[in-house]
Amino acid sequence: MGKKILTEHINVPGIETFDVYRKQGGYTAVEKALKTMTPEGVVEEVKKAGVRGRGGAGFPMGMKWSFLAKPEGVPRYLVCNADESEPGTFKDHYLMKNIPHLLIEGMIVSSFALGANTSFIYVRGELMYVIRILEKAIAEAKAAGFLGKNIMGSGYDLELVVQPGGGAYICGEETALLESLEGKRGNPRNKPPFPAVKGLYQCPTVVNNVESIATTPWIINNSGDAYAGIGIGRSTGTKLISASGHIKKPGVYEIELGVPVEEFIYSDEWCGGIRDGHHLKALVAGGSSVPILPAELSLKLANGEPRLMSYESLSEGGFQTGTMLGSGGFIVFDETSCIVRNTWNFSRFYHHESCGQCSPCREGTGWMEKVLHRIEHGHGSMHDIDLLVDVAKKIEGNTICPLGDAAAWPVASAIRHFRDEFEWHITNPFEATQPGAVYQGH
Ligand code: L3W
Ligand code: SF4
Repeated sequence: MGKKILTEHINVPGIETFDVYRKQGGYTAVEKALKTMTPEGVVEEVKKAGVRGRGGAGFPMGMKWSFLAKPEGVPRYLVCNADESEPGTFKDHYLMKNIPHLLIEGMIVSSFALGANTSFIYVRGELMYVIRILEKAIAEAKAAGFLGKNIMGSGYDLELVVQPGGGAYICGEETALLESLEGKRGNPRNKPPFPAVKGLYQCPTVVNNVESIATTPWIINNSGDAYAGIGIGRSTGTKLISASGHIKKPGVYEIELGVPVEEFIYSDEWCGGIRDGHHLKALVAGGSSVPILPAELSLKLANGEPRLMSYESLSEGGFQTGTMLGSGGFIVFDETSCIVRNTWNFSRFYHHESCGQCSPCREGTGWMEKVLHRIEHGHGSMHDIDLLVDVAKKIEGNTICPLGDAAAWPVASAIRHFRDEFEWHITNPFEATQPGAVYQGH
């Protein structure tokens, strides 16, 4: 069994309650941080841990914390991004509903480190029952003296606010989230200024993902160096992977970064292999926003070495032969999957979720969806394939927020690796699907 940092106690009966969580060693990181450490000392441990943002971008968390501006007399905020909406990603949901106090404890430690006295957890609005679980956990922590005024006599005050989102994917983008939290339409802001300088209510703000914040109690209890000793290279620690698709055991798994992709898919400890009688065709390793890889490149690097579950190894080869770890939304496709149909499906999602502020994304996602629709439905032409590549290129890097790139990469990579399937749909317009794939209905 691999190292468990976040899920070690997740199956203990009653772990969602304060009493059981406390008996398992919960809230000792709050005691240690508030009674024996300075805020700067906590930041230093998180920096040493080398933990990278678990929401998708992989930006070093300690570095983000150290960017936080500290003008005199201006409040600072910590905002937890719990708006998990990336197709194929469901690990934050798993953590919050099963072990809510881990996030609450992480919020207290992190808010103390940043000097925030009011912190927010912005949860996707569809998860009302999770919001109730978090609110109950906050009430329990407050009753036990871990939240509110003068926590454990340390002089430090903290209030936690849980805010439901409205169900828009774009509100998972940090600046759209902040707009939404301020009560406005969730339109992303231009960066810079980054939230660390001008965030919530124009005050310095750190926005971190649920999983990132949930690592901090372990780091404080065990040291940043101990955390950095887990994982591989600059991919330190463990990562929650949401595994779905044509595998025998879908679910959320905590892995030590550095496990070979092949082992993760085929070992009984994790995915348990591809469903019987079928074989791996393609992999989306990091949620719908990252490039898709064909089977051979999923398991091996271009030089034949095994590909590993790490930020570096998954992106090895750039976008020609690599992809991204992203949010760890691991979607496995067997040979019955139609890549054209899947690409059209992803495109529909991004077109629907585009906020419409910038033309390349607003128009481009619409065009990509239309062109993919006609190829999938037997009305495409060969020119359409190059048209898709052209539209994807015009979106990439030309938008306010990463949703544009996220819409372009799946299309560009599907054509790069599966061009023959697009051509097959065009040359066989009266066939429901290409040989091997299962017709899913039009
Ligand atoms: C201060 C600087 N702060 C960067 C901060 C920045 C942000 C973080 C990373 O996109 C990705 C996207 C999706 N001073 C700074 C600075 N920062 N430079 O660092 O920033 P960035 O721009 O690299 O990325 P992002 O805007 O956070 C997120 C990808 O994640 N993704 C999305 C997943 C969605 C979910 C979900 O539903 N939960 O996970 C999946 O791959 O495509 O590339 O905080 O402020 N100089
Ligand atoms: Fe909105 Fe798309 Fe522009 Fe992001 S890239 S700001 S979602 S239009």
